[in-house]
Amino acid sequence: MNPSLNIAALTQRTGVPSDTIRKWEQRYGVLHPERTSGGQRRYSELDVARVEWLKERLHEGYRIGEAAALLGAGDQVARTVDELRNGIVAATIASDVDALGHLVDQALALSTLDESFVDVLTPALAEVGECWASGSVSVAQEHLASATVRAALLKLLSDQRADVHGTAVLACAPGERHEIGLLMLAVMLRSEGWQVAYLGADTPVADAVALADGLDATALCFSAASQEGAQALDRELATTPPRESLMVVVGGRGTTTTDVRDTVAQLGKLAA
Ligand code: B12
Repeated sequence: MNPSLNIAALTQRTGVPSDTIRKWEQRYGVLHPERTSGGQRRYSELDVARVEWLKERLHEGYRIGEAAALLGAGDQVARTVDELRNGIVAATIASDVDALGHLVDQALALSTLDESFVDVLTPALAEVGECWASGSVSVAQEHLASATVRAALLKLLSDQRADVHGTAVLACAPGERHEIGLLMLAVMLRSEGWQVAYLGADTPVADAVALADGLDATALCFSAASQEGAQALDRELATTPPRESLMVVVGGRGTTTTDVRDTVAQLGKLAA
């Protein structure tokens, strides 16, 4: 993008005063204008998009330092859920670690977790999975994308603490390594006031039940990505049924229970 705008034009395009723009530029390094031979700053369309993006975040209540850190230094600005989703897939294909990290963080900063999960992260990972199946994304690139999302969700989970509703224990079925859907459920439960004990991938059923009992948990949620995994889990739960007062939910793509938001709402009602 050819930098052709002076600071007055950038101010006119974005509505942000020129002294604010200079401050953002100098303190937070969010813009890197080129200089004319006479030393005048020249901004590009990318700079316009970056200033507008920052302005939107400030409007949502972010502080400028936080918004600048979230924006990162990439050469693209994703302003819609479609751009975020496509950006995550493109960053995976390009193995662009930095862009991937910022785009995933930006997705998680959307105004609702539903938007982040349903409109951006789940379809982006599904597309990465299709690219992997067709050979246009390597196993390493797929791992990079899923590990980035997983790490960002774990960070969100560790940032929040609550126990208004009681404790929910979350585990993947035995042999199950797909855990991102379960992590989304964990983040959403926690944001709704649950204390979450997140056990993660490949957990023996009896151990998860015993842990839930030990914690006097209100709910125990399992995730199974395959039908075989879900059926084996159901068989195990049938042989050693958990105590009646423990709400047990088996969800994931191997079952018919896939809606995280619905499950959170139902558990909330039952626990009330
Ligand atoms: C990332 C990934 C992996 C990672 C997982 C890393 C991790 N830490 O989670 C790794 C590398 C481990 C992996 C391994 C495998 N994978 Co994989 N993987 C994926 C990929 C790309 C994304 C999965 C994901 O996280 N999606 C995002 C989440 C949010 O979506 P979700 O899992 O569908 O969950 C949603 C709901 O089900 C719900 N949910 C989930 N759990 C629960 C629980 C409850 C209680 C509730 C209410 C809701 C809920 O929440 C989500 C939001 O709606 C998918 C592609 C895809 N289409 O999803 C392939 C995919 C699922 N994998 C696939 C395959 C084949 C495999 C392997 C067999 C590959 C191999 N040969 O080794 C192994 C199996 C490993 C195992 N034992 O489990 C296939 C499955 C095909 C099929 N027949 O179903 C897919 C579809 C890829 C493809 N296009 O072929 N995989």
